[in-house]
Parts: sequence; structure tokens; C-alpha cells
Amino acid sequence: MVARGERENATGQGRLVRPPMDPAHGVRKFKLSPHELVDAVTAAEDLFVLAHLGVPRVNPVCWTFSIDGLVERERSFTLDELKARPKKVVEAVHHCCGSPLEPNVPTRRAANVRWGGVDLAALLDELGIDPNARFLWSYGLDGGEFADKSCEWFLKDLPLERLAAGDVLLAHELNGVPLPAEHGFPVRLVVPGYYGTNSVKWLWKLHLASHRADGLFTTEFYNDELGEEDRAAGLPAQRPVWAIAPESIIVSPQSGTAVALGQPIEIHGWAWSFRSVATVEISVDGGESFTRATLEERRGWGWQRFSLIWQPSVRGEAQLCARASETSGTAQPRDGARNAMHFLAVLVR
Ligand SMILES: Nc1nc2c(c(=O)[nH]1)N[C@H]1C(S)=C(S)[C@@H](COP(=O)(O)O)O[C@H]1N2
Ligand SMILES: [Mo]
Repeated sequence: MVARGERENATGQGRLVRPPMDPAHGVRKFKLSPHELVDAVTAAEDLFVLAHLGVPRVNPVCWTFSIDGLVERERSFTLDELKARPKKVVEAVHHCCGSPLEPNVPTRRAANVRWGGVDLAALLDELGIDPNARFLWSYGLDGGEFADKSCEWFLKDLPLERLAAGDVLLAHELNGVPLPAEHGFPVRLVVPGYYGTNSVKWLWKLHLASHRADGLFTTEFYNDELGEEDRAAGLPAQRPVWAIAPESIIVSPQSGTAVALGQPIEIHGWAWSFRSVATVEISVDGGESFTRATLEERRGWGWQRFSLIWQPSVRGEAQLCARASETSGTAQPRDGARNAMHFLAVLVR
């Protein structure tokens, strides 16, 4: 009799049996609104939860993890073996790109946390990467139905080039404690600077390949259609949802609140992107005119605080928005994209 989550034979090479799923259907919990993102580091219990297929309940004693494909030496690890390796702690924005069925709708599901785990690039160096390897496929223990389609395992991929930018982790800790079940216990991939969907929870296998993974969540969903202009410039028609585009959230003032005429108040929030944000501009007239905000430096892959003192000078409704840009000049669009600017209205009286 094979315990669930264990391989069918003692060599560790047999077919994997899925652990019990509880629940065995998608989970979406969004706990904090923009005005509640007050802490620089988000508490684990306040983190949003996104599981497309359900939550596998993994017995850590039975769990093994393996790396195969285009590596010189394939290997598997127990949880104790992984935890015995040096632990790296990385602060990073954790940001869900929104529903793959509505890729252009902003959702502002974001947090900033500290992941602890094993440096994947160092581990792969030890195993030896085959020069033909270009993509890293990562498998979660969850499987089931999504959007009337079925998949055996939650499978994602990313370009191996991403490893060179550093800090891709096999994470076993979230804010200093073991990963909670909903967040991927016992081990998840964490790809700082990439949208949350790439950080595969309940990880059981990494596979190195010369081409992209042909899966529900790799080539069917999570690919953005590029516009005419990009295609005219010779870019491929689709771009995988990997690196985070410039993004910002206004935390204060809260949407719908009243502010006093003539009283200086601080407008502040968080900004981030894969390459880090160079400038944030704030508008108090619905995006007609912008003023550059003060912006803190990035810590690791974390979000950056921006702020601006505003002295409201006109009574009535004021439309606030923020616009983050990278050094390259790439900025948040006004609408029509997942990273469209965050607008909110306050009443000056
Ligand atoms: N195995 C697995 N990993 C997954 C998912 C999933 O459904 N299954 N969802 C992804 C998505 S869409 C997001 S946004 C993040 C959410 O991570 P969290 O629930 O820990 O906040 O996990 C990603 N990793
Ligand atoms: Mo997501």
C-alpha cells in the first residue's frame, strides 16, 4: 500500500500519487484592499490566496522533490535534505496578475513578503545544466479542472535566463515560519519580479527542457496578445506572463474619504516592477497633470514606498492617480491593461 504523496516504488522513481486535496476546487481569498496595505511587509495571515485547482495537503515525511531533464545529474531530495542547505531570505513583492480569463483587468492583488529557502541557481550549478536547456518547467502537486478544462498537474515554465538575475528560491519559509498549507507547504518555487502565477506551490518536480511546456497554464493561458505595433517591430504575437510590468497602488488617502481644504496631507503608496521603479508621479486632477513623488530605493525585490504632500485647494471631488515608470521610460498605461493606473476619488471640503 502506497501512502499518498509517496512514490509507488522504493527507488523514488515510480508514479507519484496525488495527496488529498482539501478543498478539491479553486480557492480565492482577497483579504486586503489597497488602503489596508499599510505595512511594508505583509503578515502571512493577510496574504491573498490563489489556488486554481484546490489545496493539496502534503505529508512532509512522504514528500520528495526531483530535478530531471537537461541536467548532467538528475537528483531527488527529501525535505530535510533541502532544509539542511544554506537558507537565503529574499524580500519580494508577491503579485497576482489577475484572472487568466480576463488578462487586461487590473485586480491589485499584491503583498510584500520575506521568503526563505534554497537558492535554486546554486543547486542547479551543482547538478550541471546541459547547454541545450532553455526553460525550467515546475510541477505542483495539484491537479483537476479549471475553466472546464482538466490538467493532471499545475505546470508552469520560465526561461532559464531568469536565474542569472538571482534569488529564484525553493522556498520553505514565509516571513520566518514554515509555509502554510495554502501557500504551498512544504516547498514552493519563488520567482521574484515575476507575477505570482509563476511561483508554483506544492512543488514536486523541476524539469529542464529546450522548449516551453505545453500545458493549460503555460501556452493555453497566461500569454498576452501583443498589439500591432509590437508585431510590426518583429516581436512574437504573444508574450508569456512572466516579468511584472510597472505597477503602483495608492494606500492613502482611502477612496471615498473626505479631506480638508487647505490642510496638507500625505498621498502615499507602493510601486514595483521587475526592473525596479525609477519614478512615480501623482495626479490630483484625474491624470491631467502630474507631480513627481518622493520614491524610496528598492530593498531586494520588494515594493518601493512613494509619497507626496498635497494641499487640496479646490472644493469638490478630486480624482487621484499614480503612475510608475522604469528607467527605460516604460510607464503604466491609463487603461486597458492589468497594470493600468490606480484611480480613486476623494472629497475636498
Ligand atoms: N501549484 C500551484 N501553484 C500556484 C497556483 C496554483 O493554483 N497551483 N496559483 C498561482 C497563482 S495564480 C498565484 S497568484 C500564486 C498565489 O500564491 P499565494 O496563494 O501563496 O498567495 O500562486 C501561484 N502558484
Ligand atoms: Mo494569480
